[in-house]
Amino acid sequence: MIRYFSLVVVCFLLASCSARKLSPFGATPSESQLQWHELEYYMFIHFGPNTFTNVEWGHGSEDPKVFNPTQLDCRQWAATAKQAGMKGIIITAKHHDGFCLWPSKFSTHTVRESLWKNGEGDVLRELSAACREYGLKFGVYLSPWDRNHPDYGTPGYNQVFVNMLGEVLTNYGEVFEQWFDGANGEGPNGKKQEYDWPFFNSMVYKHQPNAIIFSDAGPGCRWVGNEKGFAGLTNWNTLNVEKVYPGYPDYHELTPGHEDGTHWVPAECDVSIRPGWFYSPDTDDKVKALEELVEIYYGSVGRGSNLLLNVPVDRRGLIPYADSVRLMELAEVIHNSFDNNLAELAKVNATSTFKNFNAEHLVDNHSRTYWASADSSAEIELIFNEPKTVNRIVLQEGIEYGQRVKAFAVDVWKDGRYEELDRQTTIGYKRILSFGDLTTTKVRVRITKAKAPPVLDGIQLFKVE
Ligand code: FUL
Repeated sequence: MIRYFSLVVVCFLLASCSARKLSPFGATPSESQLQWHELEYYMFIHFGPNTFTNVEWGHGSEDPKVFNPTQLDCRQWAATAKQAGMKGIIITAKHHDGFCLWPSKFSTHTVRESLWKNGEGDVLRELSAACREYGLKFGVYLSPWDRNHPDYGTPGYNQVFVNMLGEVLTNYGEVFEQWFDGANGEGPNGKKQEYDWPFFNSMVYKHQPNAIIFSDAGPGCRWVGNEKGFAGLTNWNTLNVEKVYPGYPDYHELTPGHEDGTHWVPAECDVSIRPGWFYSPDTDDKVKALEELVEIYYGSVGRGSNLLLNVPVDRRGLIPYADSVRLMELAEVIHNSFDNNLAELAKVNATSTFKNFNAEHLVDNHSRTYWASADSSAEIELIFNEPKTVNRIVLQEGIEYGQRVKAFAVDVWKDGRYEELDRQTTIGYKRILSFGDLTTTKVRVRITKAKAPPVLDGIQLFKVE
């Protein structure tokens, strides 16, 4: 009897599990990529001899003694990033000049040869510890292009680079993102290098299996195709990785991505808060205006991409005051704008629902709880008891099931009928649409075209002052 009863229970559980099953469509993100999307915004830091010599691309022949910050404090960098609402820091451990911010055994052009801390310092050690202290992710930029290393331009250099990678990936704890610069120029002997990308990538995964590898072609995430901080209005997270490679000449394709791409390789927007990547006293009065940064935020995070905002550390080894003030202003705007989700007050209806993936999940303020449609097109209505004034809508797809939406529209209820407010293409991880103040009792989202029945994670409405 007990056995029969257990069998019935098992059958019931199996049946209810399969009833809930929602199948992924096309390329999907790995769990590490899903977590990467959720970071949204983090800091880039360009720092090295260029900080002291006022150039963007050092020649590699600079005297390492020029690197001598007087008050270097990685805790100040981390505290600033944390207060700015950023989730991590990626540091230029080695830029094109070959100078290593850690005492690499495989180079003679490092912090060890500098005057800083009498050659006893290690920026990666200090920064990784500060990131841990402030609960930030730690990431590493390494340029394969090396204008200093004598082996550059010979087959032996790829092994040197992998050895360096091994050092940065094993000595400083978890690395969330490995940033590979695709620039490939000439080394000290006038030769270019043929990079062994599969070898480099395998080294990263060997030591940091969860790291996201950035390059023009991923495999973890891709360059967005510009250095202005803007993702495409149409932004597919997928890419045909057989076609694209680091240094890919048709890099404009990287902005929209490939609609039917074989792999999940989302875009990351890298941009500097100043005109250059490295600190220069000439740019002290050229820190981007708040309005510009807000626009960048909407153009990157608001289009389903991550924002990697560069904040150059100065010759003291500190984030300059003007830059940090601007970061705090931006943090305040973001916080105030997206603090009070009015959609939570709405009743939600959908014209189509798959199994128990019901529309309430859209406004439950939980990520990774989904509404799914049973049909390729569907409409969702948010209905308020009393009129609400709104000017932003935030949509999120359930990307763990793949990116599906090709086109959607947003309508508002006005004078007894719906009026179309906006019409766009992709949603992806996140899409933020801005419009003028609208006072209404109903907002409708129409998914007009999708590759497969849409799956959404959330719809939020805000009133930004
Ligand atoms: C480029 C480099 O050449 C720039 O100096 C900077 O590091 C930027 C983020 O990537 O390829």
